[in-house]
Amino acid sequence: MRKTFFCIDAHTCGNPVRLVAGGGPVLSGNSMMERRLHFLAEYDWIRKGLMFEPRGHDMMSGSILYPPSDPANDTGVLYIETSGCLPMCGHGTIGTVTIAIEEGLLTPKIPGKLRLETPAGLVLIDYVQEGKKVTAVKLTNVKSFLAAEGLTVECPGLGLLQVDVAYGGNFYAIIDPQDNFNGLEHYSAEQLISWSRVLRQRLNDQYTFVHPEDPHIHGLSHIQWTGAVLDSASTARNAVFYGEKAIDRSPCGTGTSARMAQWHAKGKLRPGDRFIHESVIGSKFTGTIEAEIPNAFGDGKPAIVPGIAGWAMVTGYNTIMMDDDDPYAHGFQV
Ligand code: PYC
Repeated sequence: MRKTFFCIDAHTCGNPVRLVAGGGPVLSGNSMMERRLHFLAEYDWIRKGLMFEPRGHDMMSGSILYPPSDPANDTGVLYIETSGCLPMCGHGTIGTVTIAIEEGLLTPKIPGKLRLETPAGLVLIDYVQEGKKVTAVKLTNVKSFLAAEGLTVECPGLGLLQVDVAYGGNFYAIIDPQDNFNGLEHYSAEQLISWSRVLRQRLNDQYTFVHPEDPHIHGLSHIQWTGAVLDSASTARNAVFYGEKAIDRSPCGTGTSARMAQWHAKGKLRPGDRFIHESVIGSKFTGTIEAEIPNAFGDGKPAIVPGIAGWAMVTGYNTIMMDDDDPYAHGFQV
């Protein structure tokens, strides 16, 4: 038996996005979170086959579109990544919208705007199209907040670190420069990756992270290392670790949302400010605070609604086959 997937590939500010335009499974559920759970229970082999080697690679990330549950919205989005099925992915959203509009997979109800149902909640899109090309995509993300401040964790090779944890569609441990960490520019990607794996495990063992409104969203999935900017016009720089071996080549949309929530909670960012966030390769997203929500949750925790703007480029059409006779049909990781 051979299964065929029609994919359109792109990258968002350097990080890959593989949109599965044909061959994705039919999912049951009344929300994208319910459909995500169905996919994880029965079809996770599709994610593994399309994301991992030999058809993908450590950074691979993608999406599948579904009809919206609410007819007022344009589409539902399932995110598939080497790390699993994230509740929300910012670079994935920018790439998905660019592909879907340029390739005619979606017809927006209002030109230049889309309403996306994601497992983490409703995400609003504004995009600019010039001729066939989508030249800019801005997403208005889900509520983002600082979840914990000044947690301590021992990092092999560095020592004791102070960590803030913020939510921007996923939970991020944010590691800012401090006595035992000089800033991301002082270390190799290999070092950041190996420390990240240990830190994620230790922080999840030591602390509990659960979304106050949706317990399906739990656990710290990403580590965000921060450091000095490459371009003096930028506000900040980060390197986000995800999966087992990946550093995001884009500035990371949910990571930027989390960091903006951290800065806002610490009085370093206000509505009206532009937060220009650099990635490890120097590509940029522009963040804004679209709304402040002083008592967003039952415990009175404040939140922001972040706006994240960036761009993506379509790189090609990719018809991918998985053959039952192939021992690596469902991928592998070394
Ligand atoms: O852009 O939100 C993002 C993201 C998450 C993991 C990789 N990129």
